[in-house]
Amino acid sequence: LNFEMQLRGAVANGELELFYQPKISLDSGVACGVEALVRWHHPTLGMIPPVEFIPVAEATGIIDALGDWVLEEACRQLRAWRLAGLGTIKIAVNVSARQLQQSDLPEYIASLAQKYEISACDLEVELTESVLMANPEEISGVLSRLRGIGVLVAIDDFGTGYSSLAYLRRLPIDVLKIDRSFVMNADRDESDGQVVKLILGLGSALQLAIVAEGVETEAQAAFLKSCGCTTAQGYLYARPQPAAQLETWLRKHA
Ligand code: G
Ligand code: G
Ligand code: MN
Ligand code: NA
Repeated sequence: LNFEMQLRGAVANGELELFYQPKISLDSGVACGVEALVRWHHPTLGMIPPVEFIPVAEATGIIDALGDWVLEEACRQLRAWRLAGLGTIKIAVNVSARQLQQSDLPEYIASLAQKYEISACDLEVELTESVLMANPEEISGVLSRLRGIGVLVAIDDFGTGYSSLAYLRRLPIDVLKIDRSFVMNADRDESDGQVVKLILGLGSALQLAIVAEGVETEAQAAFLKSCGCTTAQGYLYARPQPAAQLETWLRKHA
């Protein structure tokens, strides 16, 4: 069986799992949300990271079924965490270009929110800067409709693509996630630090929330705080982990 056929089966056979990584409010140290990151438990190869199968899923169209599964699983988990008393946590889900080009994405999410009795306001979608800028006019329409039902929109890996400032100002966006390549050396490298400050400035100018990705050290966190960054995500706080483990983590860090 080739990789593609196995991946197609993985969605149907329950071999996928969502891991979750918290986003931390730098002021309080409390988690304000989590990012869902898909994993594939391959029956013989073990756990396969998304960088190895998401591109295949995108190229083959498997991403349609996989993306639907990810969104449904995130909604189911949101409901489960509600019932478990973790009332205010939000979940961010990564979406591919193809999912955004499916014109019924907002309706699909609205139907999931209804099915799991959650609010779409507790969901966020993350799309990369390159996906957005490749087709800003078309994607802008979908993003407006997503926001219309309350879903937040975040731009992932910000700073690595080619964003047009004219579009950034006009597009329906709520959050910029500073790519971890800038965060990594921000506290030690003058120009990386300046890029981080520039993105924070852009955030205040355009009224966008800023999340720093890939925070691994206290020095990076201190630098970000000193620049007025409010939210961070990275191994310093927690690695992406299974839902049950994350639930334990959340209870300790509430
Ligand atoms: O989880 P990891 O730490 O290895 O993530 C690697 C990459 O895979 C990230 O760029 C992330 O955006 C992408 N990714 C993880 N989960 C999903 C998903 O559910 N859908 C899509 N489209 N991409 C994902
Ligand atoms: O969607 P996105 O491309 O932002 O996916 C986030 C990726 O970054 C995932 O692969 C996740 O496991 C990884 N990641 C999260 N925190 C850290 C970190 O602190 N350091 C590094 N090197 N990777 C991280
Ligand atoms: Mn992401
Ligand atoms: Na990213």
